[in-house]
Amino acid sequence: MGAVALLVLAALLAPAGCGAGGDDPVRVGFSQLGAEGSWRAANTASIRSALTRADGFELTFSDDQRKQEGQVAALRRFIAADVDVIAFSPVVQDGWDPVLREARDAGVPVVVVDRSITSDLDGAYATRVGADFRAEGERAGRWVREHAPDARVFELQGTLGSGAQVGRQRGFRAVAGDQVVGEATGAFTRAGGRDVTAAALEAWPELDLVFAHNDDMALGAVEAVRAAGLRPGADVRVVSVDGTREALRALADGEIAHVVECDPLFGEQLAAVLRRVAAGDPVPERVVVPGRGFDRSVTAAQIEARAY
Ligand code: GYE
Repeated sequence: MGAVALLVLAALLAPAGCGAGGDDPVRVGFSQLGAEGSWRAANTASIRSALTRADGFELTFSDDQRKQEGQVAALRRFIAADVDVIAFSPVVQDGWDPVLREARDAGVPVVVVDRSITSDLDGAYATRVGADFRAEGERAGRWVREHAPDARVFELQGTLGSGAQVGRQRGFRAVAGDQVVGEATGAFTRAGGRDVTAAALEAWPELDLVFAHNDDMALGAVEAVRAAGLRPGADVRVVSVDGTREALRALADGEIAHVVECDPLFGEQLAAVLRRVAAGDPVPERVVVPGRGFDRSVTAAQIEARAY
């Protein structure tokens, strides 16, 4: 992360006027896209623990079951309740403008959380707090270019049309696109990763590397490789994104070759942004949650210290 971004983060994290013990809590409506796996569970826990009463928030949390219609309905409920600020983690990136226009017309500010959206609406949302998915895909692509330049790659995509899928794919393809022999979505779940990889090993028997858009799918891919009588890490390598403890264990064991970190634990940063937005204070138009890469040099202490 650049120095400027660090300064911005430091400013955001500085104690804000309202908060602990304040009389008027900031009323937040948060639509979480669902509970598809371990990254999301950690993200939900981090956000919930940063938006408590003691922190000066009154949180209405909606788990919208990976359905855009459910998220739109939740946002409409939040607008009707006239919350101070809406936050939502969009399951897919397109199609939000009608409800965002309703929020804007009602004067309810919106903060996009985690996944990105596309929008043609002026002032559709105040900011987005989340990772740079394209950079994550590029990082994975650079690893493949450097360590497996001849590998034939199967791309195990996340939920199609989600900001995380689109960005990771774009970044990866920009760097290592010519190595990709096949693609299919495993919807970011472990079972999806397993089943889709099993089918891919039949459809593209020549493949020798799986780029999984998240760790849950990567762990499913490892299972499928083994079930096909192949050795994960030797016959088929797996590169992944997230950095869950379980994936880093598999990395240390040689079953996964490289993991790009995507940090879900940004509840405190989000809380700072929401306070400012609710107070009408300016915020940067983008708050990037930083990440790093992990390879086999990952230590046992680092693995056990993972909070997700
Ligand atoms: O990588 C994946 C989850 O949107 C960044 O969603 C998030 C992604 C994360 O399903 O594990």
